Amino acid sequence: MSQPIALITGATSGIGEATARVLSKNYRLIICGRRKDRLEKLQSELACDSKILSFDVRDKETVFTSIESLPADWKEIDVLVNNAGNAHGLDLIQDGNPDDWDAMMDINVKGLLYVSKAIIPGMVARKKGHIVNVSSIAGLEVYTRGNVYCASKHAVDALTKGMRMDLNEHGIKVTSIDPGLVETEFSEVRFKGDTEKASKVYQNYTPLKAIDVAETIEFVLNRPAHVMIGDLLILPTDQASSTIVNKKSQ
Ligand code: 8X3
Repeated sequence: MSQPIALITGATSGIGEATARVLSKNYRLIICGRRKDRLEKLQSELACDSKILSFDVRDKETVFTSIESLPADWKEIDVLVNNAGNAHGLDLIQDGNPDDWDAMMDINVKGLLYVSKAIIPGMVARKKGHIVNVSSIAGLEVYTRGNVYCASKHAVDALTKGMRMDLNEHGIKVTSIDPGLVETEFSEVRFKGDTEKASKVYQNYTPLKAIDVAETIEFVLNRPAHVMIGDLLILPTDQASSTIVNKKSQ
């Protein structure tokens, strides 16, 4: 029997890329992202059978046509990892940029919905599948200046719960992974390329690495058929909440 198929969005970096590398041991992979060059590089390094789908999750038409374009033997997707997501800006609500708000709601919420809509009907028809939504501690807590990013991840939390209810009778698992501070390009994107500001987020304590989250996703997927991990908060040992981090003085 051929290996199951996992589709991962946002596979060009960070948690998505690490998840692709970890799952490549046991899955055929459909790696998705905006940056085709990065997907091609990743594909060349993966030992498993893989396909590239290059799209921006915000582009509804392309999401549907890309997933529809998969050859017949790649259409039966067993696992969907909805990982694509970003933070744009860390401003007080009164200073926020509406373009940043659009980006976060469009990518983190609407993009997740488009990809899910393209894949869920097949899972329902086959009565099997596992959807892993990569949310955030920001989906469980709100912190100062997090406003719209937190709202977008709270929406992901609500969608995870709603999906789990609606898909319950079809035997489909739905999991939310809620990471705290993970050292990736996340803060660089949030601070619009300001690498100095971004690197400070991860200084004086030990943040999670993308591989820590990827291995957790692998664990969740490897549970027996009758076990569904619903929500999983994963934090660095040095982090107690969005705002409590045990930073060591230098
Ligand atoms: C990323 C973690 O704390 O910056 O989702 O919101 S945090």
